[in-house]
Amino acid sequence: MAADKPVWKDLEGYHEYDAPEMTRRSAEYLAQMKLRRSVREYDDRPVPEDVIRNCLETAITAPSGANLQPWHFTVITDAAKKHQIRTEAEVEEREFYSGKAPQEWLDALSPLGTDENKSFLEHATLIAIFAQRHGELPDGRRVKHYYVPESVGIATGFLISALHNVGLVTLTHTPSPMNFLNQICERPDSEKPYLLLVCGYPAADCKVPAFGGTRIGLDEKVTWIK
Ligand code: IYR
Repeated sequence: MAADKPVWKDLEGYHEYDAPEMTRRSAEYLAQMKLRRSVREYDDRPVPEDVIRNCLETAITAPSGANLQPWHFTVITDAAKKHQIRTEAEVEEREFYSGKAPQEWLDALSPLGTDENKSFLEHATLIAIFAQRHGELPDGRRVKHYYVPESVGIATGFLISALHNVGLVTLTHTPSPMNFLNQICERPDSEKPYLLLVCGYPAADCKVPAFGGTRIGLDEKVTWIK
């Protein structure tokens, strides 16, 4: 038998559920996640900071290329900064909706009824998520990162799920380009803005696009090879 791998340790905290319990838990999680919607109407109530912290702690448990954790999160609650982000985002969006986006893209978006008005950016908590192309050792040397978009995407998914779990709503927002986030959040050029995650409480009379809640069935999206 091969010797123990010297840098490996026991798997801690693992719990196996019996099949009925697995079914129950999977159905419960499914029912919860089916209620997740992308929300564009927020009220101004601040979200408890410890909740955001816990959700971010959840996000950073995500697997990443060589466990190099190539992400950075900037949480923005400051009104002036949010105003600045809205202003910059709306500049990009105005261009997008008035000529930059091909008609096919605009047609795909039309059931969502989105436009260049991004007022939600001033009424929610904003989490700017950056992808780090490389890391830096204490002595300044560069460390190459691997599978960066994949890793940051998985962490973002964990974050969205964690926020939903506590009854907060979110929107993945991607004005393009969004390099203005580097300057506003004071992040280095080596970090690429990945996504602006909008989160908070839904406005009292919050509406969501009906189309957004429709899901293409599993039979069309899954193949089983048995
Ligand atoms: N960034 C624009 C356009 C947009 C693009 C996609 I793809 C969406 O799923 C939704 C919107 C906007 O936020 O309006």
